[in-house]
Amino acid sequence: MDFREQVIYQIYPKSFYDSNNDGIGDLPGIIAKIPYLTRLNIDMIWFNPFYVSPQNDNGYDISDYYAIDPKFGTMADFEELVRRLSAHNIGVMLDMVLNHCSTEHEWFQKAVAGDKKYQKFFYIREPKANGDLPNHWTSKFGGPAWSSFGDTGKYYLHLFDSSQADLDWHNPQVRQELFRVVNFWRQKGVKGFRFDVINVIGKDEKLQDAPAGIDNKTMYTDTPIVQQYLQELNQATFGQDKQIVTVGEMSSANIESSIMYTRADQHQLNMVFNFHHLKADYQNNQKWTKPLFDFSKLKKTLNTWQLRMNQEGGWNALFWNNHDQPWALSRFGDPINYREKSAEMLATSIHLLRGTPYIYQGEEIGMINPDYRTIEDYVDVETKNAYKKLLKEGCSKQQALAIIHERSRDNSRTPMHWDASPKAGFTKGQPWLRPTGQQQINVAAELAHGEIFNYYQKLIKLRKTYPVIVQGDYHPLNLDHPQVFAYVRKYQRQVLLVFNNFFAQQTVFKIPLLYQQQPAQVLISNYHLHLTTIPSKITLRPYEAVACLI
Ligand code: TEU
Ligand code: CA
Repeated sequence: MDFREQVIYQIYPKSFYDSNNDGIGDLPGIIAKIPYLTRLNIDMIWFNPFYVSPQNDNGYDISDYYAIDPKFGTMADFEELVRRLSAHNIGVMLDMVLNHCSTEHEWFQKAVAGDKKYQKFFYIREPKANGDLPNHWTSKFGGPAWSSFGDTGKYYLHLFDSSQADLDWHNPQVRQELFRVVNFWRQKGVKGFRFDVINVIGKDEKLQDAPAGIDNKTMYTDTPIVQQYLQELNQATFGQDKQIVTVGEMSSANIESSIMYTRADQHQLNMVFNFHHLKADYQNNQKWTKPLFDFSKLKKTLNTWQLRMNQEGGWNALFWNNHDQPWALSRFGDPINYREKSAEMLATSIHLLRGTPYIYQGEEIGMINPDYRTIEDYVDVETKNAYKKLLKEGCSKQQALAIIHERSRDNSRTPMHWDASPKAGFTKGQPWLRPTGQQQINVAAELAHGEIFNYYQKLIKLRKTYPVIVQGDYHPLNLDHPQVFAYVRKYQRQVLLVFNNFFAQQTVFKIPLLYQQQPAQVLISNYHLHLTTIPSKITLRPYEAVACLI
């Protein structure tokens, strides 16, 4: 099936289902939940990393690319998972973390032991003559991007945690090794790949600081050579199989590069995740601030990416949630007063845009940020660093915690709520991250009397029924409306109008003359709205979403 037609579900294995009660989700646990997964009618599942890893960054610090971490299961479990899912026409998408590996990886260990070949796998540099670090690049998780390379007096580069050493993609031997990894998993029947932070693999060869006034990130983000390396990766691995789905994870990618990364004639990737729309509640573009939702910014960002990717031949990955983000429902919806309606509105607004939609585990039951009260509840390395930094910058513990509460990546990493029991039906042991709120929000309750899961099922079914959802061009509708995100999708003679009220206040939206009085049918509505013709204006109730086909 074409990547444009698919709906992809994301599983965070550590938090999905624990089959052996050690508190950590695992592959047999996922296999046990296949009956649940098939109910949604998804086409592919992206799994966060379960390779051998010391877990300093929850598996994004890989020490063996070719083996399953025993915490998660065995290679036989993996093979069974692939087999069982493919029997239901569900493909497996794996996370390829190729920008860096764990400092416990054999390559880094050999490098530290003095092996010249492997020293060339990493960015190892002398300090400046005055003893300063080789440059002023910073780690995404806080602090400098350099740590001491053993006791050599040199430093190695890490754009993330100090246990995640960046691999030098300029070295052809490194690229060969990484392509081998992709092919290994391809031969195991994997049907998709998500490439972690893949737009930062083309570092400035001299590792220089940016000229004064320019962000150092420009020295390693979206550099032209990334495209060349992606073409090489494509050719050496998945490019040989048109069925394989690829997505580049590039949180801050610019639009011009993203068009190139995803244009079919460029032979790079199928689509990219960018995170720009998820900065709509950042103050001064800073993550570690109290959220302040700027709806107009959200809309403008989504609109720009929709329009340009459409006009210039790119393709978007569509998503609100993943394991790096607090729940969109807690940020842009109303998890207290309108949990179901706002969850459905968010789902409608994203699924009917032009691109391939992703659903993060728990989104389909309307999960929300956990109610953590102390820093000890959190596990994530980025969160812990940010907390320390906030305290250092003068925040009180209470203020720092209030920010962490809204922003931590652990918000979406809590165990899946299967039922209302104290461990949420996730484990009988001690869960690695504490579930909260499962009494109200859980799979059993949702399937018994909730409406969100059914709504997702319906959205997915629509995508398989109406080509306009997959193929249609995107056009904005009255972008300036203060509460509504509305758009039109057009394909051949089909016209789809989509209205989403992002607020708890009722509002009126005027419909352009062109569409008024046209016979139409409601494809989906979270208030069971009925219409047979398009009115001149539509009144939208709190968090109301409606899509009409003309
Ligand atoms: O994330 C990369 C990334 O840029 C972010 O989403 C990052 O988590 C965020 O900016 C921190 O504020 C990917 C993975 O999804 C993430 O889980 C890993 O920690 C990271 O790469 C390093 O591999
Ligand atoms: Ca387990």
